[in-house]
Amino acid sequence: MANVVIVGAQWGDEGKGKVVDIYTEYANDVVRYQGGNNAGHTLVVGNEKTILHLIPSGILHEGKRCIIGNGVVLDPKVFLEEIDKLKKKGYLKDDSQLVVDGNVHIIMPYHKAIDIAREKSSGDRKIGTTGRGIGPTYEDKIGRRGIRLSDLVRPQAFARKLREVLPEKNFLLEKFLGEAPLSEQAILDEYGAYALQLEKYLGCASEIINTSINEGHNVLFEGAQGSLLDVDHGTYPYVTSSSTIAGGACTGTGIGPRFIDEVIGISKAYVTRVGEGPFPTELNDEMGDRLRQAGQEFGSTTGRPRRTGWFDAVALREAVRTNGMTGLAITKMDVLNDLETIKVCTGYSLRGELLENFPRDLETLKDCKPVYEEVEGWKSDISGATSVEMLPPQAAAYLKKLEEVTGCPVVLVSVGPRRDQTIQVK
Ligand code: 2SA
Ligand code: GDP
Ligand code: MG
Repeated sequence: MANVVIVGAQWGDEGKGKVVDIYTEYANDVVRYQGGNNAGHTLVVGNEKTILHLIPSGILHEGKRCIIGNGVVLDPKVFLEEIDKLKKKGYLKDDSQLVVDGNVHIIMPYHKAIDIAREKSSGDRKIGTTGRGIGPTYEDKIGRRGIRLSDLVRPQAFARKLREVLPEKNFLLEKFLGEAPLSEQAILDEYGAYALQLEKYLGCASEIINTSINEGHNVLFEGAQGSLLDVDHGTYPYVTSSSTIAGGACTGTGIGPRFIDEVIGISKAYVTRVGEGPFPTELNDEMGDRLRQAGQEFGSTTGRPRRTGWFDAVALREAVRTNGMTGLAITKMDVLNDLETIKVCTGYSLRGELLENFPRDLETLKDCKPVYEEVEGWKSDISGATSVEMLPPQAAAYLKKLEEVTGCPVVLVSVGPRRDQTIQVK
């Protein structure tokens, strides 16, 4: 292994957490580079389930350094609670295992309030956000009004910055969104207390990661959400507010692109999406419910039911290109165990024309109808398979089909949520 970026190849929840946990074995450092606690990354080791929202999914491995890069937005309360939970389970014995870059932007109470209130007032134009304040925090970052961790730990700088931004936020909350204004003193007290606990994790991600790479170490970059939720390359405006694709690993940590050796895209053997927005292969029928139940498709952060549909090679090919993907990990193969036949979308039909590329604008996308190929199911339990040779021929053929229609080699197959339910192809 070298320096590898793990990205979601669909609309999130592909099983990135599980795959990062597995690849951590070969890495020295595991790094989050974008998003915040909108993410929910699930790790199952034996019978123990851990859901991580901010801390990189390498944290269950002792001695592996976990770094939160500058591209992340951090809710201090959630971060500190996550640390607490991990410590109670016996992980994170040494605090130096965890580093947070000083340039991460802090999610403030007004960000959460604005996120929730905007969604509430948007009616059927809502995005279906997680309500964690992610969008408003990135807005302030780009608008140069943000508060960074390096500000938070300096009481005077923090008080000054808060005093500068809060009147505008309260104006927005009260006058436009009909919500109660927030008290400056209450925020200073609450966040001042967090600052004292956060100081010991403060570091420079760029320096640490570049030094590690120069020493010949392997670094694993852990994407959150998915490629089709990328703010530039996703189904805008139904996206999250960060660069979820592999390129985000550079800007979100401060490393040069030449240091990235591999990009592994994670994809389910079918598709899910949570929140609003286009989803050409969505199944609003009994089969959709069946996939949701078999795959336990409910949000790892909010518990919302996820929308489900057939594998979409058109959308996947878009992700292969925008990420420069070198390999594909196919997860949740076991969810298809009972199906007689399985459909794979290989193209879109648009007013009689066959499209092979994912349309870039939503107006076109919403008129696209999936064109399917139907393949035979394996109708047996593959959740105990530990090699490709152990898979029934129909399951092996399904993987071959996915390679063929996406143009990307399959390097890992997941047949159950547990760490040991994994087939490493090469
Ligand atoms: P936000 O909150 O501003 O990032 O929401 C914008 C869109 O991004 C989607 N989004 C996600 N999609 C899939 N999984 C996510 N994480 C959680 C999970 C979701 C949950 O692991 O299950 O628990 O509901 C995630 N985070 C953001 C979101 O649905 C909006 O479409
Ligand atoms: P992430 O956000 O990409 O890390 O994915 P989530 O953790 O939000 O959602 C993936 C869900 O599928 C979690 O509940 C995992 O435990 C589970 N999971 C991962 N891989 C598999 C698999 O191969 N089979 C099954 N049945 N579940 C899996
Ligand atoms: Mg998730």
